[in-house]
Amino acid sequence: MKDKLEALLDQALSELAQASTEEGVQELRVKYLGKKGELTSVMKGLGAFTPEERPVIGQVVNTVKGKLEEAFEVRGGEIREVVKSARLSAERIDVTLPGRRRSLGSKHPITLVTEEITSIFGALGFAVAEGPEIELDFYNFEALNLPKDHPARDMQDTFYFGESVLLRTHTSPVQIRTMLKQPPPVRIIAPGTVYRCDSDATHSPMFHQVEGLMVDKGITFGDLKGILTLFISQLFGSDIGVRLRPSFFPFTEPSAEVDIACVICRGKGCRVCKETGWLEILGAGMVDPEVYRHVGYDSELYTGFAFGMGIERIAMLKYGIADMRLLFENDLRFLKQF
Ligand code: 2NM
Repeated sequence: MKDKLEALLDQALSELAQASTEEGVQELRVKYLGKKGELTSVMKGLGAFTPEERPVIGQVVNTVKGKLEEAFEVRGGEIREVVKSARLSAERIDVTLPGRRRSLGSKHPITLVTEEITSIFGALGFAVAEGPEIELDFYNFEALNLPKDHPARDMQDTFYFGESVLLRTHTSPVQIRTMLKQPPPVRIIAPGTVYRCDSDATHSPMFHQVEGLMVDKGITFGDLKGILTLFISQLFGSDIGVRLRPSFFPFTEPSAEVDIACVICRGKGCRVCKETGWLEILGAGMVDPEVYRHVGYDSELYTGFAFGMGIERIAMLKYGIADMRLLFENDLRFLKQF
């Protein structure tokens, strides 16, 4: 009986040494120590022995059982260790790998040009002023000496919400609001989005403007010309040609349009400048006394000039963009170039 038990132990230990998974160990545990296991069936044969022999055999059975239990425990632990270290090495993270780079965006050309213009005028002492895009008829038209029957107030050009509420068609209402809020001197620029009911290859219903206003005692047309010439030479280079042509705006008198020598042909004449050699980039003039009357400024004491420009046009000229629609499509292949 003792030999039989020891043979059983040897067999169990050698099978256990072969086991390589936790399930394998569990199967052997059932096979040898389970209710219907090998050791149990040996113990069932204990009844065949004499009462004197039973404790001796029982002792051997218990020893074998203890050794088996310990062996199962040890082998199970070994296998768990192997499984764990395999999992750890599979899950290892190489902390020396470089991080995944996020690609940086870029500023829209309209933003870039607006910032550059703002910066040039900032150096000349102009502060940035802002106002609402939804405006009242008074600020957008009435105070700017645009009478009720003026063509610029036409339904065809203006987006109306009601009789006197509209989307601003220029940023001039910002100048009006500024003058109503503060006495002279005033030196501001008003960059912003404006809206006109007009849409084709060269007109967007939503576009951008920068307007400016300088009011003080003794401001002359010479100041207008000096400041705008300096501005243009900083934006397009000091060698660019500049000229002023007489023009008309309801809110300025006298008024002028400012041209630069064509940036494409340098004045020789091409398709872009329509063979004139010149490109119009600014409208300007001395603020009309009628505007001062609406904002309560004394036009006998104060004079000033104002100007306005379209940002899309300037961005196209500066960066050589042929089609304005590129500025509104937000195609990353285009935007990434700035
Ligand atoms: C332009 C051209 C000329 C202008 C006038 C004013 C105000 F409010 F002071 F009267 N703001 N902007 C002005 C003058 C705008 O844009 C082409």
